[in-house]
Amino acid sequence: MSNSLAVEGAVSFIAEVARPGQRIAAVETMIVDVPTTRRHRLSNTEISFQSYVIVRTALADGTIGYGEAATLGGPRWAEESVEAIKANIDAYLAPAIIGQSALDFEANNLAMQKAATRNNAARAGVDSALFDAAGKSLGLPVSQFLGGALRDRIEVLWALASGDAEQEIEEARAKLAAREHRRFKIKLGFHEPAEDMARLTRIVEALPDCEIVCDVNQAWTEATAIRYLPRLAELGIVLIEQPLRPGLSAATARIAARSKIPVMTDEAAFSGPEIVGQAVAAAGSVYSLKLVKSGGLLELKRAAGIAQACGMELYGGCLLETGIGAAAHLAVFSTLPRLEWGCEHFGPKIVKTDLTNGEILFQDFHIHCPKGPGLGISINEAALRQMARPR
Ligand code: MUC
Ligand code: MG
Repeated sequence: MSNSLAVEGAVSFIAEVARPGQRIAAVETMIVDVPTTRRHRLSNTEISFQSYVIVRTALADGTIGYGEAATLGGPRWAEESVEAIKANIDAYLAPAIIGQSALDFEANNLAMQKAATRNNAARAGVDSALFDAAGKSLGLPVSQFLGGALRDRIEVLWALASGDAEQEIEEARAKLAAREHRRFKIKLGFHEPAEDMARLTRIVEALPDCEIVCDVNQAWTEATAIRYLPRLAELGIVLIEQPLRPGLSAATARIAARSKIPVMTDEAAFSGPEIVGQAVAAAGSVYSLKLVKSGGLLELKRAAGIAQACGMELYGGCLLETGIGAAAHLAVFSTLPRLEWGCEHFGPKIVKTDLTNGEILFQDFHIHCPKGPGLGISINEAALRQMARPR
């Protein structure tokens, strides 16, 4: 046995002896398909329902915890699909941690990493459920396990992604009037660039006091970016997300050097070394944090530290999670010393029925971190049953 394994074993043993009630007794998974309020378009996929794997874990003391693994359009946004996530949790991740103490967060995540390569969304779903259960069992909010909360609300953006400018303007105005959102993200890349520019111009003119971010989801070439980024700058766009494909770091660095708008790295960096790679290549100056990229709550907090150490600013990204996944992100975001760009956890509002009972509030342009033990949420069991995919 290597030294590192000996240390992990010892830590597990101490937690197990001290708190046998927090032993992981069961991990169950269920696929749910949740309709969205409207069609949501990205450059490489579009959805009218969102699919998740909901993870339910039971501890020896009877406490139940929930986590969520999100996907977007099947294995399109990333390589994991709900079918693969469920199969890999059931066959590999759950057996690697059953019987361990839920309080051994690092050891459990390491055991899952050894059981299955990458599988970041799957691992994040299980990890979130363990944090929720551990917090509920001990009466502590999850943020307490992550260093303690520094904020209880975060500015939250809304994404406009139907592709129809008039509908998008109406939607944005309704969000403004409700004082829910005043910062918007426009998805680009599913239209020809010239058509997108006309759409964007119309939206910017109709929403003069709003901050606008654009996400291209990899659809542009370097030449397209060189041609259109000056127009985006003229329109006052504040951030441009993932304009080119991951792997095109040198080309992204060249456009970042010419651009008056900061470039945000999303799909191009999941792991710590990938974040460092983007920063060293000067291909991004803002990093989008997502559990499905990092694979767990402590890993997400480490990703934030790595990006910040490289000089990048932070943005709280999402994958249209329900209230379960949003709460897991908020637990981490609430503990970050800096989160310059706020977050985009509009997922609980874009699904027709959220899977939680409304503990997450959207007020005064902020998302409010739920209070209470664990992730601070409770589950809408009726909705969960209704939207569960038949086995
Ligand atoms: C992405 O690429 O950022 C998050 C919000 C949204 O509209 O799409 C997702 C994925
Ligand atoms: Mg993105």
